[in-house]
Amino acid sequence: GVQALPYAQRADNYTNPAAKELLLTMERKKSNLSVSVDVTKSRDFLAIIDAVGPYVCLIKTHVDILEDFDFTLIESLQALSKKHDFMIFEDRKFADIGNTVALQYSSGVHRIASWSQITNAHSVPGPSIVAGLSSVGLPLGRGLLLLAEMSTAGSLAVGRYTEETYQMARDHRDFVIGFIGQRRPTGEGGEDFLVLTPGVGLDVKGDGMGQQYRTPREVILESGCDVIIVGRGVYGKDYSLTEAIAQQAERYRDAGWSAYLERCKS
Ligand code: 5IU
Repeated sequence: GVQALPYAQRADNYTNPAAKELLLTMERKKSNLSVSVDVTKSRDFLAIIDAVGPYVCLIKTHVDILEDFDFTLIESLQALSKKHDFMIFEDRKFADIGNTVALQYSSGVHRIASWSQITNAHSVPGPSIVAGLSSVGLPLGRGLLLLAEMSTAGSLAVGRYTEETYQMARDHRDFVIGFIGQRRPTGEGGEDFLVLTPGVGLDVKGDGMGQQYRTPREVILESGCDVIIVGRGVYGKDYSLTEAIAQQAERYRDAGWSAYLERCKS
């Protein structure tokens, strides 16, 4: 199946330019690590990204968390993306009707579509959410991930909801490049989808607020996912310790990549 193939080889399975670029970046950087930067100050945000940049294929953002956001921050983020050769994924989790999400994606303070190569959406509104986001993102060469599953205890995104989400993606292969989920979809089709997985940690099992962590090996080797998404496991609580943060990023990068190499052999 797809999961035994090298990342670079899979680029040809996509027409979407963001999907191709992510797979090629992963191979070039020898990294399937995405760091999720959930901090409130621009200064910390940029310092963490500069520290982890060498080790990641993708930076995941929540720009609505930043209390001092202004658009010049996006220019700094893009400069770091060039410097370290990573892509950008705004984890916006759109969830409204097509018309509204198209406006949220293109406009407002953040103008996400203008800089975020990848974004994501809940499948709860049905296929119209893909149509709405695609009307903005597809002409710009952007890619969308659908939320098929969540890492939290008691998540309602299971069973038929997850299966219907896979089907929504199959029906829009030009724009939907894969999923946020906890395992590779099985069954019908055998198409190539990217599976990006949050809820990854090497040292703890949870955060006391419903988050559940699995190891890079469980995620990449046992569950066949493609990208590990790590937040607090990399940057902890003291954002000024940039050397320690870089070391943690390297540790997760190595764990993710060795699990991938093992998977390619199996
Ligand atoms: N995130 C999850 N689980 C999910 C989805 C998104 O943790 O199922 I969908 C986000 C939330 C946070 C990051 O931005 O991924 C994980 O951060 P920590 O590694 O710090 O728990």
